[in-house]
Amino acid sequence: VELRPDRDHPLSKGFACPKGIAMTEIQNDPDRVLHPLRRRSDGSFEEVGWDAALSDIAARLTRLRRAYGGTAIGWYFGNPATFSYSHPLWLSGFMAALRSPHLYSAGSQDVNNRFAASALLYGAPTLVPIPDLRRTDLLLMIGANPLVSHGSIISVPRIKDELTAIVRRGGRVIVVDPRRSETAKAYEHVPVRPDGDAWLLLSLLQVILAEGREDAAAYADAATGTAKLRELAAAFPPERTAARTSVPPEVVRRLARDLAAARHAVVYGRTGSCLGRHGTLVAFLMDALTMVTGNLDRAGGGLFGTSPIPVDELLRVSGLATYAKTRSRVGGFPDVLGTFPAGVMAEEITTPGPGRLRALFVSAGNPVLSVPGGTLAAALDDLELLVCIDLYVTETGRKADYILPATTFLEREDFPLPFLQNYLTPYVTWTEPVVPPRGAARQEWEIIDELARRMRLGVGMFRVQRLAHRLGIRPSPRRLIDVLIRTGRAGDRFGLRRSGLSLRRLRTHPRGIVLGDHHETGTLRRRIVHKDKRVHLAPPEIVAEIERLKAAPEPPADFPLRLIGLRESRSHNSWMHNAPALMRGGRGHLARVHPADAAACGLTDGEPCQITSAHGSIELPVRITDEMTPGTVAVPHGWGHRDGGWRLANAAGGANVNLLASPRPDDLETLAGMANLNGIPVRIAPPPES
Ligand SMILES: Nc1nc2c(c(=O)[nH]1)N[C@H]1C(S)=C(S)[C@@H](COP(=O)(O)OP(=O)(O)OC[C@H]3O[C@@H](n4cnc5c(=O)[nH]c(N)nc54)[C@H](O)[C@@H]3O)O[C@H]1N2
Ligand SMILES: Nc1nc2c(c(=O)[nH]1)N[C@H]1C(S)=C(S)[C@@H](COP(=O)(O)OP(=O)(O)OC[C@H]3O[C@@H](n4cnc5c(=O)[nH]c(N)nc54)[C@H](O)[C@@H]3O)O[C@H]1N2
Ligand SMILES: [Mo]
Repeated sequence: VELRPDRDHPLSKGFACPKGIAMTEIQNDPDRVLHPLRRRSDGSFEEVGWDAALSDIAARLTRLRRAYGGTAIGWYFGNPATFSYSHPLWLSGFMAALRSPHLYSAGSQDVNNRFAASALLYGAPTLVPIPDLRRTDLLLMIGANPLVSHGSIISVPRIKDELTAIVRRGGRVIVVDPRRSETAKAYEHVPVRPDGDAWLLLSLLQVILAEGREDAAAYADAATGTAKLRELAAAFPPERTAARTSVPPEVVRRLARDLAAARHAVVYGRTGSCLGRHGTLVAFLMDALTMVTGNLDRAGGGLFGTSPIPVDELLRVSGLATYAKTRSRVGGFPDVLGTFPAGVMAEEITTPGPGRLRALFVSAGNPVLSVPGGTLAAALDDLELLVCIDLYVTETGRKADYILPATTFLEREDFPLPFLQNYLTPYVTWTEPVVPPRGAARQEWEIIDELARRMRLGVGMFRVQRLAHRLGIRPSPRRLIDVLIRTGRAGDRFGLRRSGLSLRRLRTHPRGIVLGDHHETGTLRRRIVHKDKRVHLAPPEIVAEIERLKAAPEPPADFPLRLIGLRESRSHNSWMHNAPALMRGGRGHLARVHPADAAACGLTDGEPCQITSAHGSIELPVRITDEMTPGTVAVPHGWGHRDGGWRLANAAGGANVNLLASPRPDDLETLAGMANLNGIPVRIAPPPES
């Protein structure tokens, strides 16, 4: 009926974002898929029962498996999957049981570079520092806009208050961004050229190291490769990188000195730092800078959060925390946490030979709109079977043989499993469903479990779980979490520690439990997985990447502008454009252009323009605004709905901005297969017909 913020919640204290409040409209949306849908030969869908749908899917998968092996079956999981505890556990178990390498996710369009950098630095891809906002004096933010996004890879419900508090206590928040974003407006802004961050960070290191401003004691025993890093950075004095960054050398020098002098400082970056051509290097350099200034694993710096359940051990035992353990068939990309870049999916489907991808599940994702390039939509038609698990018929679902209705997060129990280490305030919570599932909607794990049973597969990433399945025992995710909580650091050890946690105890705290004021510091050495227990500051992959950076070509002259992304507070990637509350006021899809560029290109505010890259062309209205830096155009992703089942979204117009990105595997970032979605060379003009 209604969702309201909770004033008594220990972390949000009454804050809720507009999308959260609008969730009732998604929950009750008349366009939601509520029963399994099967494609008819004319391309339309008919409702079928679960039994018919799952039996047919299982039979078809079993046939494929017999003919080609489990490696013919793939899975792409989208962003909301990661926000459910059970969905990723069960789908990775399913894929492990099939022994298929074809696992893809939104991560290669988001954050896999961050995991790859951590694998290189610490030997552990999931060891990702969070900025200790509450105790820092200087936060250097590279390509993040938390006033709109509400923070990512860090869970802080009142993030704006935390940032403002830094300034109130005399500290600084410095935002490096090609656009004067909402966050840049609220604090200090350093405009940067799109994709200039690697050069900027190397210059900051150069100044600090050349001027002897590093905290050498802080990393004397803690790191290897420091001399090599110094040598690498020496080639990047600010004067030499200014053309790549457009940041004046004196600004870089001052920033480097301030960073080194601050009592507590930390460098934090998000998607703006991830989706250029050198994302892994950028993420790596951010931690290197935090470390060289003596702020890694220190109060007010970059913290390695701990979890009340044994996440590190779990990842180790399950063999899931991998980087570059295997390589993709197309492109030879390293896996990141067992996934390959979604940017190779289209070619994995269309390239003949052993290991060809022939059947695909897409759960909680809309890759037709979210991955780079425009080739995936056509490639999906080549599949022998496409099954989507979603709330809607999306642009991806339109291509499916089956669409299976999922529950919303309000219709399932949940536990923030992958985020426990990311809470600024250590915290744990468990939520029960608020409402029963609508229609025939089911949780993803239930769907997967049922399919696996029909295919006679043992689902599970834990060996014991697979064994249990073979014996006919199928532990629920709820049961699994209870075991993990009880054996974890705060657990009741099944009664041995009477005040400890169990799921039952957690459920008596509907607002969750705050576990402390801050995460511990000084835990890094213990948690590093590299055998020498040191941070590696100059691994060969990074040395090679810096060489590649030196040779990076300038963008072609016929595409003089650079395209970047933009998140809006009333959009959520591609799936909230059907909520009336979020679409009020005639919202539409706009390209933001600086007045000087608009004048040079002959554009009029509010009129359509045509944006063209080497890979495609789209049309949408222009907003002329000096919040852009000259030479940079910003367009939000996730628009361009045409033929999904979401009627309001279809009517909203707009274009799929990712048609401008390269669909070629060769153009993916080398170390993590990251999509290049920021800094795309484009030109812009009035549309041909006008
Ligand atoms: N150009 C450009 N492209 C980008 C980005 C960018 O910044 N610029 N950002 C990238 C990023 S960071 C991300 S995360 C990706 C997102 O990429 P995707 O995850 O592929 O796309 P979403 O739009 O998030 O689609 C989520 C889908 O999940 C469905 N859904 C919602 N809740 C549930 C649920 O509980 N269960 C199930 N089964 N389905 C559910 C929704 O209806 C929707 O169809 O986009 C990436 N693409
Ligand atoms: N309202 C809303 N909130 C969201 C989402 C949403 O779609 N809507 N999506 C969620 C998801 S999936 C994610 S991953 C997070 C992302 O969280 P954030 O990364 O904090 O969100 P963005 O708004 O994408 O911020 C990226 C910033 O990087 C800048 N940028 C672009 N290119 C460059 C560059 O080359 N260098 C630098 N330094 N900056 C650059 C952009 O101008 C932008 O301001 O947000 C989450 N929160
Ligand atoms: Mo994301």
